[in-house]
Parts: sequence; C-alpha cells; structure tokens
Amino acid sequence: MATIERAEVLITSPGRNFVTLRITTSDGATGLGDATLNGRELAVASYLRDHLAPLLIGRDPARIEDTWQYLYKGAYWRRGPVTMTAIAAVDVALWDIKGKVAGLPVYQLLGGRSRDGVLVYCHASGASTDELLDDVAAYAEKGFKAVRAQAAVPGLSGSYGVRKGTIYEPAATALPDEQAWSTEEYLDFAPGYLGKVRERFGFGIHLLHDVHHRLTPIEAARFGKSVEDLRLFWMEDPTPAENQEAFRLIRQHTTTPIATGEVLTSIWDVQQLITEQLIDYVRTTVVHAGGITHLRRIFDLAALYQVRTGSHGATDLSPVTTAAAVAVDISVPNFGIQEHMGHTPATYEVFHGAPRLEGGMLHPSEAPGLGITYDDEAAARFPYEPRYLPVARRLDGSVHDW
Ligand code: KDG
Ligand code: MG
Repeated sequence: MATIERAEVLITSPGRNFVTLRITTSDGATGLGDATLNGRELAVASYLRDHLAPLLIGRDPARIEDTWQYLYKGAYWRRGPVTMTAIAAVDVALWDIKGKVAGLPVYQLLGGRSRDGVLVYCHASGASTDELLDDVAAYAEKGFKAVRAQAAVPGLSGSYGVRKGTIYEPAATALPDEQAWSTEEYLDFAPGYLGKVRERFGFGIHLLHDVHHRLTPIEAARFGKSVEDLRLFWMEDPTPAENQEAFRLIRQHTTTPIATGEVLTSIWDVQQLITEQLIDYVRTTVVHAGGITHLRRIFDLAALYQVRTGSHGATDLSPVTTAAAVAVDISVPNFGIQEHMGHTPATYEVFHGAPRLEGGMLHPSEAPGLGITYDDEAAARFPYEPRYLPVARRLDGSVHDW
C-alpha cells in the first residue's frame, strides 16, 4: 500500500497570493490542493503546515472520506474558513492523486459527465454606465453567454466589483483600503444601469449582479422588486450571508432569484437556506467548503430542494480550484452556473493545464487527476506579499459590510 510521504505548503504571489498544498506518496504520485483564503493566507498555511501535515504522513492516500472525517471530527473545533480551507486542500489533493492512480480525470470518478460543458459567467464592469455597456459588448463578442454587471456609483469609491486593470483584484494593498459606501445612492443608481444592459443586449444573455452583502433584508427586497422586469439570472449576496433567516423576508417580496454562499464553509451554514428553499443558487466552493467531498454533500442536499449550484470562482481561487470546481460542475445533476474570472498570465506561469474555455463554457482536462501542474521555478519568482481586502465605511464613517 502506498502511503503519504510528504505534505508541502507552497506559497507564491504571481500578481496575487496563492497557497497550495502538494501531497506526495511513497509511489511518487503527487496531488495538488488549493488552500487560498484571500487576505488571511498565512493562517491556513500554518494550519496545514503545523497541524495537518504531521497527521497525514504515513496515511493511506486512497482513504479520502476517512481522512476528511478524521481531520474534521478530530479537530474538535468545527467549521470556519481556516479549518475548512485547510481540509479542502487535503481533500482535493487526495482526489487529484486518486485520479492519477486510476488513470482517469477526477470528473470520471465523480460519476462522469451530466452535461457537455460548464456554463460560466464572466465579470463586466465600468467606471460609468457607458463603460460597463462596452465591457458587456466585449464579453458577448468573446462568446460568453452569461455576464455579471457592476458599475461605479458616481462619487462612491466603494462601489463593489469595478475593475481597474484587466482583471478585478480587490486585495490590492498592503493594508486595507478604506472605501466609502452609501446604500441610498446604490439603490437609486444600480437598477438604472442594469436596465440599460437589458435595453442594449436584450434577454438573449444571462445577466447577473452581485450586491456583495451590503443591504438589509427589506432593502434587498426593494432592490429585488425593482429589477424584477429585468429577469436577472440572480442577485447575489443581497444581505450578509450568515443570517440565514433574513433571506425569508427577501423571498416573500420578490421573484428575483437569490444566490448566496461564497463566504459559507459547511453544510450546516446553508442547511436552512436550502431546506426552507430560501435561495435558488448555492455558491459554496471547493476551496472554502471542505473540498470535493464536502461540496458534493452540500450540492446533493441542494438537489433535493431544487436549489442549483453557482460556485464562487473569483481570481483569489487558484487554477487548482477552477479544475476541481469544473470536475464537480460537470458531474452533478443540479448544476446552475460557474463563476469564471480567469487569472493573470503570471498565474498561468505557475499553474499549468487549466480547463479549456470555449463558447462561454469550461471543459475539463482529460488528463488523469485534475490536470494541473505546479511550476516551482516560476513560483519562486513571485514571493509572498501581504495583501488585504478593502474595508467599507458608510458616509458617516462607520464600518459597513464590504
Ligand atoms: O476575496 C473576495 C472575493 O472573492 C469576492 O469579493 C469576490 O464576491 C466575489 C465574487 O462574487 O466573485
Ligand atoms: Mg460575490
């Protein structure tokens, strides 16, 4: 029987920080798992290096479920982003190894294809409505069938989701950037630019919008009602996601579909949202919700309640997560959509072999495992840099949800 011989924590910053776990077995097989928790990267690196790596050495790499239970129940302390990201990294690395040992891509181990490709949505944004419309046009020309639209509210530095360079990167500063937010101005402005996207592009393209946790339930209800005629694919994170009960009030007022879950890390965090049908799309991801093993458990629960999947896929999730997410997306029956922002060229110098993007869909690699390799030499050229996500403040100076 092969055993786990090494568990290395690799940190690199090709434009942004990524933490990766590489597990090597006594047979020489290697597996990769993403362990990136944006803005809190070193906490997960330490959890893996100091607490999990010693437990992995000598274990059977084939026992994925048992290892998951051992690390989760064995910690005694449950859930939370640091623990669940660390466990996810181990889990995904073990699936990668299992695929390589079997000579099969991971999606085949998960039951094979339920669909031909994975529908993705991209990110269009603009400092003004006109810029946003041009950006949507550029993505539509590239063949995207679904687009998230975000424009800057005039005069508000804290408008969420507006890109400065070629790729949106909010963790851009060595200490948190403090940005101004006004709910009133956002609520007055956002429905107007979303309406202009529909006016120009019609209903032939899926239109999504991320509120990014910034409204109260009744404000979110008003927002959802005000855009009902625009038939959004979803409004994302209308309120802070940890209060599951809040979604009932939004639901009672609007038929605009609701997506949430990118900051949630376990089945317990989405249990009420799913079983009481308070949302339409669950956005938990491989990397922050305990890996492929646990995410499938969440998605199976969701399937019972006609809740579909819509996993987070921002640039702060590494290409290892993209590959793992696509393996899950292509196989589960209740897939909805996958977020896809892509990565910088520097990131692809470190991570080779990403899923193929064609016709607005991602297609998994047919290579055994996840099909991603890590280039140590390239990674060494990009040392870790401390980076934080921004903090939002209301116009009176008080802290708001970013
Ligand atoms: O690290 C935080 C980002 O991943 C998050 O702000 C991106 O909300 C996000 C999204 O929907 O991609
Ligand atoms: Mg989001």
